[in-house]
This record gives sequence, structure tokens and C-alpha cells, in this order.
Amino acid sequence: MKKPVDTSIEEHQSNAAGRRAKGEFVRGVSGFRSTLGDADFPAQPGRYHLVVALNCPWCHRVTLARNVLGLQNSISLDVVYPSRTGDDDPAGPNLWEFNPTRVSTLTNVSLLECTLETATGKAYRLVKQIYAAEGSSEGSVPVLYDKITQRIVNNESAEILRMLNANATALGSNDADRPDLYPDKAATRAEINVLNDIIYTGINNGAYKAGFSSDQAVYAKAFENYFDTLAKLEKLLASDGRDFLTGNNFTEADLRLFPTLYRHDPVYYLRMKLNGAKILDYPHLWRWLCKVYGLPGVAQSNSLVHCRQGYFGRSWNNIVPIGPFSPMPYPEAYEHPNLFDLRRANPKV
Ligand SMILES: N[C@@H](CCC(=O)N[C@@H](CS)C(=O)NCC(=O)O)C(=O)O
Repeated sequence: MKKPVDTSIEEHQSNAAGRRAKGEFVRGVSGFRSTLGDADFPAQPGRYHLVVALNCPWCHRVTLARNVLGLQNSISLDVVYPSRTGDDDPAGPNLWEFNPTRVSTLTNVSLLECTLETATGKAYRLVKQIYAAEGSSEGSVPVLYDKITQRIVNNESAEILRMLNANATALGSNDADRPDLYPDKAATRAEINVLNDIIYTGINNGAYKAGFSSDQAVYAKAFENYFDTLAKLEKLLASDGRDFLTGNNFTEADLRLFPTLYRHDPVYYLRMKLNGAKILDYPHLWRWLCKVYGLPGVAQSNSLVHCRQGYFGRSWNNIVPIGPFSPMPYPEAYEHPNLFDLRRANPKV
């Protein structure tokens, strides 16, 4: 019997070609789905490696997990340049490239987070070459890579983040205060699973369905679903003023919501045509966003320069919008201790 699709992880692929032909953006399914902690890939400190693009929200899930779980010293990390190769590249367009000297058109200097490829020993220029070494034609990030067997373990962010949490101690985390992102309690897991599903469909992937589909009706439906889901989450946080989506503790559900909301005001509002509202317009989601941004390791897990540089490629003439200015530039806005109260007192601030 065919395994049912877990819609908190990936999209139904039924009639994907037909839907794509009509203009719908349909995310494909990741091909590498091995389990960290199995006999083939035992959890050990120093053995595993992540390849990420900091603008990619799926990669943001795994850099967040690595940081909040205290795995920075036990899992190595390479960062690609946020814009992919152009038509003039000898290997072809739209490929993730390791290029720490490439100059950002936004900052006029190279991006200090970008690295060479350091996992395979071959110093590949392209992520695609890591896949090609295993006979795969995929090219997506994130990639969880085993430096001992020189194999890709997994390239599905939802699974990578769950595996990092489950194996954090064996992987080398000695952070006694780290959160348990998926606590072993049936009721909590059920709550997280429901949230993951609506967040993935309506928000994480929903943003792409809105911004990358070329069919007005598909866009309109995704737009509506995105803002309906935000309204639902705003209500949940407002119900008892809870800090996090499931109550007092930061879990996978919060972690999976964060990359999209972090990008919403500075990037998605414009790029994904999700201009129904800003996160600043939702007092409780804004409070939640600031709270999560302030958790140890979260601010260091990403860079808005990479996000802004990476999203406005060829279809946007490679010109990166300068704003937003109101109420203040990111990321300083997150750090403003009184912003939430200020806005409550005067909604025009
Ligand atoms: N299911 C994957 C999706 C990852 C994904 O779509 N990554 C994009 C960047 S945001 C990518 O690398 N696309 C290029 C490609 O697929 O070749 C996950 O969540 O890990």
C-alpha cells in the first residue's frame, strides 16, 4: 500500500505536471530520506555537515535547530551565495554556488557568511555536484551530509530538524538548557503535528504558492489561506497571552513558523505578493516574533542581507528593494524592547 502523504512535510504530487502547466507552483519531493541515528548513520559529534543558503527558509529551519540545540561545534556548516547562477554560467542557470568572494549588489562587498565547500574534500563549486556524486539530479538545499561515508543523509528540512532534536546529546550538544522541540508526550506531539500541518500548507509553502504561481486564482487562494492562517495563529497567541504556540515552551511548531514570519515584512510582503498585512499589524504575532528572535542562537541563525539579496533575482531585475522603513529598519526593530507597547499605545507609530 502506498504511504499516505504527510502534508505537514510535503505537498500532494497528484497531477503535479498538469498543475504546473496551468501555472501552479508545486514543490517537488526530496529524494534523500535516511535517518540519522540508524546503523548506517550513527549519531556522533563531528561526523555530520549541513549545506545551506541563508535566504532559503527551509535551510533556516535547520540552522535554527543547530543553534538552539547547541550543535554549532559538532555539526559543521557551509553557506552558499544567496543568488543562484545566471544564464551565463558554464554549468547553467539556477544552481546554488559556493562563492565567498562574490560581491553582493546590495552591500557592495562580499558576504562574510559565505563559504567554500568543505565537506567532501573536493571543494565543489556547486551544490549540484554533491548530488551528482551520488547519481542524483537534485540540487536543493538544505543537505545533511555524512563526512565519513561521503553520502547525503537527508535533504528534507522537516526530517533533518526532527532528527537533530532526537539525537542532540549523541551529536555532541552539552547545552543543558536547550529546548526539546518535539517532547515525548502524545498530547503535545498531536498539538505540534496539527500546527505543523497548517503552518506548512498555509504559510511556509503557501507563501511560495502565492509568490511563484502564475495563475491568478491559485495566487488568490494561497493569499487567502496565508492570511486566514495568520489570523488563526494570532487568535491562538492572544487567547491566554502565551509565549509560544503550544504554551510555555518553544517547540518545532514555533521553529517552523519563524523563517516565514521573519521574512514577511522585509521580503514576502512584496516578493510573494502577500501585501494583505504586515506582521507588525498583528500585535501577538509581532510579540511572538520578537520573543523568538531574542532566544539564544536565533539571531545568529540567519542574515536578512542574504534574504533580501537572494529573493529579487532575474524576475525582479536583480534590484533589491531598500525598505521597509516603518517603524524602523530590520533587524533593529526586533530588538526594540518597547515596540510592542509603543504600538499598542499609538497604532500609528
Ligand atoms: N523539501 C525541501 C525543500 C527545499 C527547497 O525547496 N529548497 C530550495 C531553496 S529555498 C532549493 O534549493 N531549490 C533548488 C532546487 O530544488 O534545485 C526541504 O524543506 O528541505
